[in-house]
Amino acid sequence: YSTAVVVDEQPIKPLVQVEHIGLLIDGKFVDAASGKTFPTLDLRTGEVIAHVVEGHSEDIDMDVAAARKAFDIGPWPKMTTYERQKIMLHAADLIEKHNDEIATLETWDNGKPYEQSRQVEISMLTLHEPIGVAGQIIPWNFPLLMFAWKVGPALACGNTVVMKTAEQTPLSVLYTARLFLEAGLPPGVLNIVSGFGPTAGAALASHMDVDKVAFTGSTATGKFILQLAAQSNLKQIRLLELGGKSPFIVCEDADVDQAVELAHFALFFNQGQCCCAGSRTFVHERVCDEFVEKAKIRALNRSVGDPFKSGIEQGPQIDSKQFEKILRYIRSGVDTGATLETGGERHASKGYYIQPTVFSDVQDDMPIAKEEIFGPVQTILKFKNNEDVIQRENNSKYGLAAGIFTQNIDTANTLTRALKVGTIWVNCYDVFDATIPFGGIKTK
Ligand code: TXE
Repeated sequence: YSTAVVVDEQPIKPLVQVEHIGLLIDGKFVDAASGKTFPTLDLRTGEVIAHVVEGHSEDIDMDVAAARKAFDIGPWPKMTTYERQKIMLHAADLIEKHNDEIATLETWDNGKPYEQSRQVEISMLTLHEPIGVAGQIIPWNFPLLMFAWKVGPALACGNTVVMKTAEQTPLSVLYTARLFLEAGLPPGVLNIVSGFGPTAGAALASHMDVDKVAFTGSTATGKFILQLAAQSNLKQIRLLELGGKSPFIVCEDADVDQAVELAHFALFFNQGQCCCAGSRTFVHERVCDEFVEKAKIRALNRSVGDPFKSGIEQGPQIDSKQFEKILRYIRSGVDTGATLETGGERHASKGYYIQPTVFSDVQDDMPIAKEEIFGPVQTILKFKNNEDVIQRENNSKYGLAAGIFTQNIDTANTLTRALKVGTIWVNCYDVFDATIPFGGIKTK
């Protein structure tokens, strides 16, 4: 038995022509703007296989412009999944048909044994495997829902979990985790840490033995978590679920009473502490006065008090920091010239209760229209027509969700396609389904 390295005197001549050496830009193989090329070598001999066109930043600009145009104007993203599937499957057939040529080029260029080029590189198989140890950092506004959204899929796919709950709300998750142990989950699979962000949270996000981090919380902390992942082991961070300033758009044909009720729910639900709260109530100018009057009455009638009492719609805010933040935003609304229709003060002399608050005459550049208040403060903005509201909404740095209230299917279709946000609800709000993805774009 011996291992021998055989180097042929005469290297085998690959039976394929090198046809494509240009840069592929906007559907064509072209020369570089600079006219430069670089050699690619036959590793068996050091000889040049071909001189390949060498791209620089000008060529990158052209490629990005082509991809941008193909994305923004289409047709690719606007085609149906079926149409895209047809093209992708056709490409897969062609790759199979030209397997020999592609494998030859690969071995010639890369030096790996030809059979490996044929079998490993070209026949494609995706094996779904668990990622490993998932670090999960959750906020306080929906502790149990966040637990379910993050732990459920991670465990179902075979990962193990270290979850850090929000310092304000440690209890319900600890209780629920015990039920998983009772159900037979092996030790170590689900680990829960109660603690604070800068100590426990940051330690988890920067841990060298954590393979992935999932985070829901503030935009500032989300950015920091990305940094920690980069500075440690480049753990995967595919999803950050952060802030929002989602519009709820009441069109001119809306039934105003129904629109008021739904817009009220979209904003005030959970004390206004929802990432996807409909926190910019855009109302068409023709129905705006009536809407404001009715929204004010609805807010005045909202029952605020001890959340254990039946019939109570609104309990206290989560902590003194949020309580003060919301009151600061209310003062800023008054100072910048919005009209305070109702509310605006703390409710009761103790506890973190805040009166349901409604502002009208809100302008796009006011902080209460742009920034996440995360409290029971409705801001009503007037709009003229679809183009107006589309342009103003898409100006937002956030793109999490939107609500549209209309009886006109054309308006619904126009707005749902034009708004740059993750989830859009038409004539409903906060409707979730486990089979439908949830997430945002932009700063989220
Ligand atoms: O968030 P943080 P906060 C928004 C909302 C709110 C604002 C601030 O506008 O007013 O954020 O809330 C952990 N390393 N949302 O201060 O700090 C923290 O312990 C690692 C929207 O409560 O982001 C908690 O577990 N982790 C949001 C989680 O991050 C850190 C829900 C969220 O806290 C950390 C909550 C650090 N350095 C607030 N610092 C939504 N999308 O629903 C904090 N944490």
